[in-house]
Amino acid sequence: MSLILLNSPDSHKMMQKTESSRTCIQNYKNMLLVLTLIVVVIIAVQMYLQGCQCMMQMYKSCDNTNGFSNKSKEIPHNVPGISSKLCADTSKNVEHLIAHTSSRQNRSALPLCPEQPPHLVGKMNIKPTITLQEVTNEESLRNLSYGGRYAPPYCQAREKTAIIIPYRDRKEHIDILVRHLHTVLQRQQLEYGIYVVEMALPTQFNRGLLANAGVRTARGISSYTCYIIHDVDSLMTDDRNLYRCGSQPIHFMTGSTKYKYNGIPYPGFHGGIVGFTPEQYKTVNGFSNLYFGWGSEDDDLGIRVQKSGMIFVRPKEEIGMYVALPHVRDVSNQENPNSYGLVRNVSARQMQDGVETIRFKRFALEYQQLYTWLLIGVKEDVIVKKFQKYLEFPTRG
Ligand code: UDH
Ligand code: MN
Repeated sequence: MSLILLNSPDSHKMMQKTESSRTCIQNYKNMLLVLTLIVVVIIAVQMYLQGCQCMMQMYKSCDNTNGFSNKSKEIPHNVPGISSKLCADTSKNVEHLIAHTSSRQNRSALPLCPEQPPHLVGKMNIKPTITLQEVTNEESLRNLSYGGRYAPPYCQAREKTAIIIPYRDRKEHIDILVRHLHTVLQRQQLEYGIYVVEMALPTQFNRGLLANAGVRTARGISSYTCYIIHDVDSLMTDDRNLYRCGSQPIHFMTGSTKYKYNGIPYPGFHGGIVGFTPEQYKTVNGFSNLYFGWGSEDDDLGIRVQKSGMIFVRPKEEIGMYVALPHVRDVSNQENPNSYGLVRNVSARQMQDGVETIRFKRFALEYQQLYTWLLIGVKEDVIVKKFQKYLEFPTRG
C-alpha cells in the first residue's frame, strides 16, 4: 500500500509540499537567529560605549577648545577602591563615587579645622640630594583619592588649594616634589589637588601659559579657593609655610639653596611659588601667555599685581626657605629674547593677554594616583600674532 501511495502523482505533490514547508521553517529559524544575533550585538556595543564614555568622563578627556566645553563634574575626594583605568571597572567605580558622594555630604557637618594645624613639625631636614625613598611617606599616599586629591577626614579644611605645576621632562623632580607635597599638605590639614600641566613638544616651554591652562582646568574640576603655581624643582623646608591664600597674592619663597639661602635674588622677584585666590587671579588676568622660553614671566606677573592695586606678601624669612633640586637649563626652554621688551608693556596688554583669553588644545587629562596630569598643545605663532607689536620692542644688548 505505501508503495502505491509513494509512487502516485499525489504522493509526489505531497512530498514536494512537505519539502518546501521544511525549507520555509528552516529559513524562518535562520532569520530569527540572525535577528537575535544583531540585537545582541547592538546591545553589547551600546553597553560597551556607555561604559567607556563614563570612564572617559572620570579619567580622561580630550578636547580642542580654549577652555571647557566638556566641563568635568565636581569629583569627590577620598574614594576608596578606585584604582583601575579599565572600562570593565566602570560600574564598580560609579558605585564608589555615588557611595562616597553621600559620605562627603556628611562631612560638611564636621567642625572647621583649627587655624593652627596641630601636627606641624616646623623646619624639616631636606637636602638637594634627597632621594625618592627618603621623601616617600606611604601613609600619606594611601590617603589620596585618584588625581592626587585629599581632604582631611576629621575636620573641614580652611582652604581648598589647587597646586599647579608647569612641567616638561623633569620626571626625577616631579616624583620627589609630589611625594613631599602630599606629606606636608596633609599635615597642614588642607583640602587639595595636585595638577601637573605639561607642554607638548615641539613648542618652546611657556611657564605662564601652563599656569593659566592649569587654573582653567582646575577650576572646571572643583571649586578651589586658592591656586598655587609651583616650580617642579623647589621643596619647602618648613611646613609652617602654609599653602593657603590671603587677602593679597602670596610669594611663598624668601630664599632657596639656589640663591645660597641668601634671600631672594632681587627685591621684585616673584619666581618659584606664588598663590592667588580665584578672584585675585582673575583680577590680574593670570600670567601672560606670551613668554615662550626662559625668563621674566614672573616679573610680568609682579607688574600685573602692582598695576591691579595689590601687593605680593611673603612669609617670615626663615619659614619661606626652599631647597632647589639641581638641574641644567632645559633644551626646549632657552632664554627668551623677547622678554626684555615684553616686561616694558605689561599694562597695555594685561587684560587681553592672560588666563581669560588663553587658547590651547587639551590633548589629555588623566586622574593618576599622585596627581592630575594635563597635556596641552599650543601654536606659538597663533598666540603671538595678535600681540606682534608688543614683541617688536628692542631686545636686550
Ligand atoms: N620647567 C619644566 N621643564 C622645562 C622647563 C621648565 O618642567 O623644560 C618648569 C619647572 O616647573 C621649573 C620651572 O618651569 O621648575 C622653571 O624653569 P627652570 O627650573 O628652568 O628655571 P630656573 O630659573 O632655571 O630654575 C634656570 C636655568 C639655568 C640652570 C643653570 C644651572 N646652574
Ligand atoms: Mn629650576
